[in-house]
Amino acid sequence: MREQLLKSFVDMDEQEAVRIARELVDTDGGAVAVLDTCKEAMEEVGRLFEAGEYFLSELIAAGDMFNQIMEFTLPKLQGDEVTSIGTMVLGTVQGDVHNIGKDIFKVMAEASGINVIDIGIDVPHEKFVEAIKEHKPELVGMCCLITLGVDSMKRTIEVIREAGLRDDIKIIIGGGRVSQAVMEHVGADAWADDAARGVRLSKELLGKE
Ligand code: B12
Repeated sequence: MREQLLKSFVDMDEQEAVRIARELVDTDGGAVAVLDTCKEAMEEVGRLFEAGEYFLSELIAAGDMFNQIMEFTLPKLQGDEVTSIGTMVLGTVQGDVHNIGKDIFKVMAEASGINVIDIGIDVPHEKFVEAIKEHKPELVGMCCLITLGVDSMKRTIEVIREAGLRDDIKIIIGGGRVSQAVMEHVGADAWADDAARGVRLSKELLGKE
């Protein structure tokens, strides 16, 4: 069934992809399997876009399809009320409008007890500073999927430092454009290109793992 979901998603057969995802989500471990398969499909859509076989319209359609599937999949990951182990301010950095990975990470982080304050996408540097002052989180999560977003993350961290807040928080970066080298370049504390690793590292940064 995963193969069929992957194929219909990449082929842009929205009706079929949503139908299979609905069926799969109710099986054991189904929600995680659906999200993993859709992520894999998104990577293929990205490759086809890069190769000039797909265009912006397909990227938009793929984003809509994933958002639709997340509507009934993410609630399955939300567990019962868990005791809070810390707070994170989370946003996609200025210049970047990708939301899907951030939203998945958010739900998984919340399910593990992290209280997530989601400040959205294309977030101006100063808005991170304001949110840190207001919510006093232990952690800040930044999401970035485009190359331009790397400089944006670097600048956001500089602005946080200039505001005298850098030593009060740990910063974890995530999304398709992050790596150890990017983490060092922007001055973050951890990086993750998948949500499960992101949650594990966030807990480590909170001293809870
Ligand atoms: C869908 C999509 C879009 C949609 C987004 C819809 C939406 N609502 O989000 C739309 C159409 C809007 C879009 C626009 C653009 N896109 Co686009 N897009 C994609 C695509 C196909 C999928 C992204 C996605 O959702 N992946 C699935 C999620 C689940 O994966 P993920 O984000 O990596 O998230 C996981 C982890 O990274 C982690 N995670 C995510 N966030 C965080 C945060 C933290 C703190 C942590 C710890 C972990 C974590 O958890 C998630 C689950 O495991 C990618 C291809 C790709 N390979 O990524 C291109 C891609 C990112 N886009 C690309 C481009 C070029 C663009 C545009 C510039 C196109 C254009 N010409 O306009 C614009 C940029 C707009 C902007 N200013 O941001 C390029 C970027 C290349 C680059 N190096 O810069 C890519 C890589 C495609 C490609 N191969 O060329 N895009």
